[in-house]
Amino acid sequence: MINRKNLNRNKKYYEKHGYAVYKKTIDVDTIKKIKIDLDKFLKVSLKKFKKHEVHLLKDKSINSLHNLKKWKWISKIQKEQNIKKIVNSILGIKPRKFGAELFAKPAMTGRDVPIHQDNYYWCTESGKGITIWISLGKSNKKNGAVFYFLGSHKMGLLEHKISYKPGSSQVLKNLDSLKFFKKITPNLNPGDCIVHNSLVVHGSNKNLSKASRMGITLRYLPREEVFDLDRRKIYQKELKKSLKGLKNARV
Ligand SMILES: O=C(O)CCC(=O)C(=O)O
Repeated sequence: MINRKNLNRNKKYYEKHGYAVYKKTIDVDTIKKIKIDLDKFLKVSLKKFKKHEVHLLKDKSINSLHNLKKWKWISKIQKEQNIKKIVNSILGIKPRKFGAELFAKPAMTGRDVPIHQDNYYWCTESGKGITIWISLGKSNKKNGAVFYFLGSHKMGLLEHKISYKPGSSQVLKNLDSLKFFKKITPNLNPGDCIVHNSLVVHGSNKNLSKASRMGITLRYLPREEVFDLDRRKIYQKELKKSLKGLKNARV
């Protein structure tokens, strides 16, 4: 349930740890509708995505999709009162929408997401952007839930290197720097969500379980955010190199 008391409490937790869990953000019936429509949308529209926007597994099921904006449910979810309340409580008024993704991670085969900070991809100056990770099913350690290094956002932007993993081109360069941080894997039910800061270090393991683990993400930036264009050039160059490497490796 989302009310003023837990919004304030979660904001404090978020500021300290770089992420916060919001239970029962979207009701279970709406989640069911979302899942049915997502399935239909993907069947009809998958061919329309650019190659680097969608990553399939060997059996052609979707592992991740990095441009969900065209799906009509995204704007509906952005308009959900609870989502608006959460975003406003963290970022203030009129935050900027900054895209949406699907991390489908099917049962038995879903890929890991290497340890990273989102702002290495986003290249904003303040790093105050957020991701809302909405769980469409159960998400836990067994099926490859997202894990976080508590408080790691306070280190600022860290060095990354190319991971050559489809859909997640970057990985933190020095994993040793994480040994001082507690690692937490929140358990989620359908309709729960996590808000995480674009500088908090996080990742997820492979899904080797029999249950799929599916989440959609909504990204937001503070109204006044600007991009670091020099860094963006470097990132784009690395992305090109990564995509070329993946093509050659045929993964
Ligand atoms: O869903 C996952 O496993 C990873 C998600 C992620 O890295 C993100 O939302 O930034």
